[in-house]
Amino acid sequence: MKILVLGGDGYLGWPTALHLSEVGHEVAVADNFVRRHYDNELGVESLVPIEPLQTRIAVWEELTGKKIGLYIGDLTDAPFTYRIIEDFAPDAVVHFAEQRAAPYSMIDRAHAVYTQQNNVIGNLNLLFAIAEINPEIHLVKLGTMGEYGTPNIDIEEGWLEIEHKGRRDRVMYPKRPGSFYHLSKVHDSHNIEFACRIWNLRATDLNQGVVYGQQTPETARDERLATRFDYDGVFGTVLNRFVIQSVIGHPLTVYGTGGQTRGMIDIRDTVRCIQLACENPADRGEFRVFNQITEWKSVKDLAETIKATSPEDVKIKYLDNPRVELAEHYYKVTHTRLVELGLEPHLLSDTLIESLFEITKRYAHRVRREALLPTVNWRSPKASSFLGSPAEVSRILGRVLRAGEGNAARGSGQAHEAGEAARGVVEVCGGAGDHVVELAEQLEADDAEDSGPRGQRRDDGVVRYVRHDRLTEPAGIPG
Ligand code: NAD
Ligand code: USQ
Repeated sequence: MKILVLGGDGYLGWPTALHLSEVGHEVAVADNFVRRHYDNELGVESLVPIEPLQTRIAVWEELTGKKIGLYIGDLTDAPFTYRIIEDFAPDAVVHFAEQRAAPYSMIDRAHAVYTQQNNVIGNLNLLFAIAEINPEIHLVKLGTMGEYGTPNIDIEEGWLEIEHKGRRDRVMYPKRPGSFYHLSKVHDSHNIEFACRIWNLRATDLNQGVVYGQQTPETARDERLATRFDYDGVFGTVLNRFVIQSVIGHPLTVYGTGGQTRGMIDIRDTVRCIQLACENPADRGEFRVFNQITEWKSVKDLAETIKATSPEDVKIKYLDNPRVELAEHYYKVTHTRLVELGLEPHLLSDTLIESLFEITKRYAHRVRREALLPTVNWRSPKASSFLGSPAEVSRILGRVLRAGEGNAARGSGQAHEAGEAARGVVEVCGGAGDHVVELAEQLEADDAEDSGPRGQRRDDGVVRYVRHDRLTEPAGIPG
């Protein structure tokens, strides 16, 4: 089968392309490398170094003799999208190519608009290209469990049978997403369902939970085949972050009470689910939804599991939740359809976590501690645009940490005379000031707690926070 993987340079797209190639499909990937630009914008990097996509493809061919085709371009550029569908003539298109971080979409207006434009327009271009060029093509689209939110009833696989005032119908399951990113996925799902209805397309929407893990059998063959492993407060996902935090001796950052519960899936199951969806296509006109998770866990349970598994003395820190989400709620998900097709789930186990500890230890020297903090605040559209971008906040916190070698950070959030501050002056803008100051203070408190006398010494110096109302313009968003 010919399968085109969109977003093939990403965390999941790359291992999926390798897996599909390994099991005998003819594979091509497309990407505009915007994910690498987000790293530049945020001033962070994948924990595990990743090779350029061209190198990874060449290494795969060197090791296996199998070729993977490459298209470089942007799905929001309609001629590009049409060209790849025409040129590669796939039987199935797997669509991963979207901006996927909820916090990134909540930074400010510009990032919310960018996320929805990138995701919704790219997906629409793809639907039109398939409908015009070859409506037989099966679209396998990555959706997300977060489209449903956390309703007080069981979550079904995309559709709900309802009885209302004595009449029955089958409707799309109600959506209550929790970020502008998750909303973009809801818009995509509606657009795809509509396209299936009017043009008789075939599509599978995979509502995937939070993915964890870094290796698949294919990427593990050679370190040049590694996929990315994000840990920062914007792109890092919860379990991957906790593993990394535990290895470098940073407290696990549980937001709120940790009672929030999410569907989870191992990266090895992600690639297998995609294979199963492609090899068992939807019918013409069918909009099919699978809930792509293998289990669900509360954030607190995840933190406790890491603490129990780690050989280190792991601390858990309950932070004020920077997001707006239910802290305690009902959560029960139907997820049988992929299992019916043959998925044999890998559940979260000590072995998996231990292997993640190993990878993380190898690259622990690359971690920037300040990048671990959550710098995006859901509550105010402006407060989340501290100084223009989370990179600025990271830089500030980096300076606080460095200055902390000889100083104490005493941020009151009130204006200080800039001239008074000798060294380690940090400028914090507008309403964002208090949040940044709180984070810095939490950091200081953690460090003082961890290092005892070192914390005392810091009391000799001062880092001042100068608040003012000027917000710098957001850094340019790539793409
Ligand atoms: P990722 O950011 O690592 O990969 C996405 C890739 O798509 C990147 O390489 C990026 O450069 C590319 N891309 C983005 N916009 C593009 C455009 N307009 N044109 C061409 N290429 C573009 O993300 P990921 O973690 O691999 O996630 C892949 C998909 O799976 C996303 O759609 C995401 O919403 C979904 N998903 C991810 C998770 C998770 O935990 N990582 C969970 C559920 C669903
Ligand atoms: N969380 C913490 N501490 C952290 C990081 C996260 O408590 O340090 C909490 C969050 O508040 C949230 C939960 O963990 O309640 C999950 O957060 P996350 O950042 O791991 O995942 P999320 O933002 O939901 O997004 C990720 C992927 C996204 C995908 C989604 C699947 O980035 O692409 O769509 O998982 S789902 O959550 O099912 O919608």
